[in-house]
Amino acid sequence: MGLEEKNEEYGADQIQILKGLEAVRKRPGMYIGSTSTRGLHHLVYEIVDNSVDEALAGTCDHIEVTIHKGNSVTVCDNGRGIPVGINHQAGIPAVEVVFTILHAGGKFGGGGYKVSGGLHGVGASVVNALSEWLEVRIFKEGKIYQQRYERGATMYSLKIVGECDPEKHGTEVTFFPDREIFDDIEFDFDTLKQRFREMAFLTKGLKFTFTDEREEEPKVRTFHYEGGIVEFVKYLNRSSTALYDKIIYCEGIRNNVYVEVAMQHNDGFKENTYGFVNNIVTPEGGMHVEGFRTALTKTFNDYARANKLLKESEPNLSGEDIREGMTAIISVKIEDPQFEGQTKQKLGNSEARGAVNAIVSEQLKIFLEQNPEVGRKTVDKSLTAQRAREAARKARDLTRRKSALDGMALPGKLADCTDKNPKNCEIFIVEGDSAGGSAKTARSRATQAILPLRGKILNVEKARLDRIYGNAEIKAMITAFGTGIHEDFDISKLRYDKIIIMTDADVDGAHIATLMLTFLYRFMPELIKQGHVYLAQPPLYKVEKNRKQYYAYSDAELDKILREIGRDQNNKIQRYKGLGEMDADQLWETTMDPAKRILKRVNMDEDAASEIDLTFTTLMGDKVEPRREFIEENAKYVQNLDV
Ligand code: TSJ
Repeated sequence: MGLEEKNEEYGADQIQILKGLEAVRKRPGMYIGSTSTRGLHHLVYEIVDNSVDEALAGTCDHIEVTIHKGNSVTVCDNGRGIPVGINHQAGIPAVEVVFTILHAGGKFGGGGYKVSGGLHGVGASVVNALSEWLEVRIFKEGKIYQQRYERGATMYSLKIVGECDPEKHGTEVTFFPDREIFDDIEFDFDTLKQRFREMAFLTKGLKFTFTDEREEEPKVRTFHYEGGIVEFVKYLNRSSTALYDKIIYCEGIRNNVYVEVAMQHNDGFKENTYGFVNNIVTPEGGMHVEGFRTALTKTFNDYARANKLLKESEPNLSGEDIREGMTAIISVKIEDPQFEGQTKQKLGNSEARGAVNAIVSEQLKIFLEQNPEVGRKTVDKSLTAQRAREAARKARDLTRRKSALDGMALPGKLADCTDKNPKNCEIFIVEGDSAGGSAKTARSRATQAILPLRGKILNVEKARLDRIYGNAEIKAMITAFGTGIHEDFDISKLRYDKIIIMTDADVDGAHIATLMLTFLYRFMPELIKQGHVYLAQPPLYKVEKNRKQYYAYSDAELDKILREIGRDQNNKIQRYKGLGEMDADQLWETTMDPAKRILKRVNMDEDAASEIDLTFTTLMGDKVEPRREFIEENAKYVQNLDV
């Protein structure tokens, strides 16, 4: 193995390499999506994906990721170690090819089953190009090899820096993101944690150890699931009540596609299906999800007919009815995934459809024969869903016809604004008639509309569609917004640029806000995705001193104000228990005036699709423990905005 010293002068090859990596530094967005926090996290996924590939090859079962103080990151695995021999095409060690030649990842050596797709798999060289420095250490055959790069440039030839236990093997990479490239290099613990948990679920047996050393007391999390996606389904259903105990699992290989499916119904109404291709979530589904749905519908109908759960005179169960309350993971591994659709998040390979269909059809049939209570309970639930759907259709037809007749009559309780340009307009959804009254008095009539809602709104997680469409508060919101819902949704018809949820600053208020967000998220998710939904921030305290008034929006702020004006017997401190305690002027000044108020914009991280879904289900589901946990953590889904 030749590990000669690097020539002092750059050869032609070296110049070529630097040109390649320079392209990455010039247009980082092309390689990692963006240079925001999201792009920053992609650096970690990109490196970790290489270790996961090693695990998929069956030659690694532990990955350790550490965020160090200052935000350098180490990824370490116990795989075979990146090959260190000279790559004959490039004339440099294979590991150097991996880090310095664009798109070289996995193409060397051979034998490794390289799976990658989407934004991942663009190669370690991209991470190298976008790091101020990167060091790799390889443990192999009793030796420790090391190389360092700075902004993609090799600092010294691969060298042996020491010896190790001949039994030890693996790869360790540490990199420091380039502050010239990234707006902010602060990694988010929860974002990374979520992703590693997901990867651990998707690769059974693989253990992740995730450590954050940035605080005095380091945080360590480990994720290790021998049950893989079966445990994923259990986790997703953890705050729901399962319809049956077992989790259905199918696995197999067809047409060079490795298929794994796990599923279980809960007693709720929503379908939670997540497709993954090579461990990457496919929010738009695609061929693998299609194959699964076809198999599911056919197998359950065949089962229901064969066991006389469905009479000959009765129509087939629809796929939608069978999927009511179902949580499912469909994970396929495929050699050359083709992503389609507007956001390239939809699997296009048709061989995946056939493979999933065949494997699920075959194995689900056997499962149902061996577990008849699962079949009976699911068919029963589907039949009830079918009846409810029929009732919902009638109720909806009625509302549709009615709105056509009335020319979309606006709800009676709505105090609309006069400006007809939606861009200028906002609507406050206000809890309670009395607060609604103050808001109507306080508002700026031209641009601010008020819709008071009475009491708690319906929990759409726990009601079937027929009840939802019949609910007065929900109907009022739907007509006021103007967009329609679900497949009728049309954002160009939105009547207000901002939808502002204004509730009391207490636990009940937070609950009502969550119910409204749940409704919006399930029926008009685009409103949230496109940033039209906000939470108003009423003050918690008023402090009066010498006829001057101060408002505090948190306990910390109250403390600060008291320190500034001096603690004094004559200070009058009022704790606001509800919006109703403020008069119209105060409400305007503290919460509604665009010049002074603070709004929180509600956002949705599309990377964590399964997590945000869970957020809502957890809070709305019937188990009490996970709910408390949620309320404590929930602040992170909203962003402070001074608007
Ligand atoms: F890509 C990378 F450099 F970023 C990186 C690769 C980072 C980390 C943390 C680990 C890895 C990595 C690569 N772990 N394990 C491997 N394995 C190989 O590169 C490898 C080893 C042996 C053979 C073989 O055919 O003998 C093939 C491969 C792909």
